[in-house]
Amino acid sequence: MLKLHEHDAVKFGSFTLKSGIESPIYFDLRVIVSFPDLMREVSAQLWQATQRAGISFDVMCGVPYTALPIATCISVKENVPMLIRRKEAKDYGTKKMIEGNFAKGDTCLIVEDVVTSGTSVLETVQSLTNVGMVVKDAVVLLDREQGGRQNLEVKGINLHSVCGISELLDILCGAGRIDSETAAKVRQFLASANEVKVPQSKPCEDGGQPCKKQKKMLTYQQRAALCTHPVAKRLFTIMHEKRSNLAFSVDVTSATQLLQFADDIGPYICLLKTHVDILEDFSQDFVTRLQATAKKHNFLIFEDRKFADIGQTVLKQYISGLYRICDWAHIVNAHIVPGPGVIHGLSKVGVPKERGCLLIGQMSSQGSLATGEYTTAAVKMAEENSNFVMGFICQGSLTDDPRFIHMAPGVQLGGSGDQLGQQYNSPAQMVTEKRVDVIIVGRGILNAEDPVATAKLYQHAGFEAYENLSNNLCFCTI
Ligand code: 5BU
Repeated sequence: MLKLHEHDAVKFGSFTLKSGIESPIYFDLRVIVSFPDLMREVSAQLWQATQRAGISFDVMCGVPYTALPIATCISVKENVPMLIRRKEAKDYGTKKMIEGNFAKGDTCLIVEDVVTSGTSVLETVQSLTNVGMVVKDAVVLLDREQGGRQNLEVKGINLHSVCGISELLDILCGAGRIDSETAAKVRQFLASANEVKVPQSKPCEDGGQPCKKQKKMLTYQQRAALCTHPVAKRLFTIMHEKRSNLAFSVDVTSATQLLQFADDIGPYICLLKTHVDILEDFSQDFVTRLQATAKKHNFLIFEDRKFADIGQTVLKQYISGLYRICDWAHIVNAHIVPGPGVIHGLSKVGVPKERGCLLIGQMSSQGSLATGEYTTAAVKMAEENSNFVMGFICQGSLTDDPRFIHMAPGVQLGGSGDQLGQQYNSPAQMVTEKRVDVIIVGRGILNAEDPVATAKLYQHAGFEAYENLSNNLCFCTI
């Protein structure tokens, strides 16, 4: 720990974060690659931590990027095979996320440099479990003691740390490297940072210039106040009150199972997305019970019907037939390929019934044609029909108008895609990098061993990413 301080991997002083917040401590573990003796020491300490904990595993995987060389050092020295996890999900589609040799059922140890909330570790865990590996333990050099241990525990991962931040302060204080006043200042800063949920990633410093990616952002509450669209206003209010920007796509074929999921996951979501035409036992009773569950847990219902016909036909599809979607779905969506008539048809009953519509501006599937001018046309159509259109299904922010809400499907922790063209991004990528408001998660929750705990995790990851933005903090990743 003293050497880390010597080599400026841990610094004390006054650091202006991009947000303008003054921080008395700064970590940059990336520098250790420049000091072979320190790399050896860090790797040895991590290995000893695994030995002390008596963990057994078949392979190791470092969380990209800082922990990759550390894991490599341990692998070579201790003769333990290693895997590499790709970080770039977007361009790889269904291609391999994990490189190296392994067999289904192999146990993998995660190696990380610093843990804050644990999201980066969990993304790596998800990639590994997606290919059939078992992950029970993660070893970390420094635990910032900001909830990571608890978040990992929820997912059944034990965190073994070489050092916690409190201990680090004690060591440095004891060695006379910092005075007790500095240590107290850091403890106080971390306590208040925990209260306001400081971003988990590392602050960057480049002369205090504002980060290009950052723009002052309105909160959900402020956006609710700006909205005249009744459904958008209600949804932003729910997102603010429930601290959730998570929509759950409950793609099951049994109405009973759907209702059970709605009741179990309901407390953690702002929106439940359905495909009622896949239900084998749809009934009016199901509708009544779904509405009661939505009321009980305060979420809205979005039927992902993707209307795509002439106005007259979509109007009939919306109000009649077996499903009578307009009677119960607060929100529906539409393709813009038929032109504005599709919106005019739906809005005939949608507006008087105070329903909302999302236009499909982009899709998450590989090779989607909804790009470029098509997407621009969707924004124009939304602006021209804002009494009914409340936002977009998209893969990134399409307009700065804060009254429109952006919802993104194709969200999973650690997944890259499925075999049929679906492509995934993580909650943080969607919310902080791509600036979407609502993350839509289906199989990430449905296929989890513990769907309720996993829904909580997605809620936390999505909302934390939003808070990072709305606090206007910098969270450049390495
Ligand atoms: P998944 O299990 O998280 O992959 O489910 C995604 C859901 O979102 C599923 O119901 C899709 O029909 C839906 N979806 C999508 O994945 N991509 C899109 O571009 C659109 C909808 Br539009």
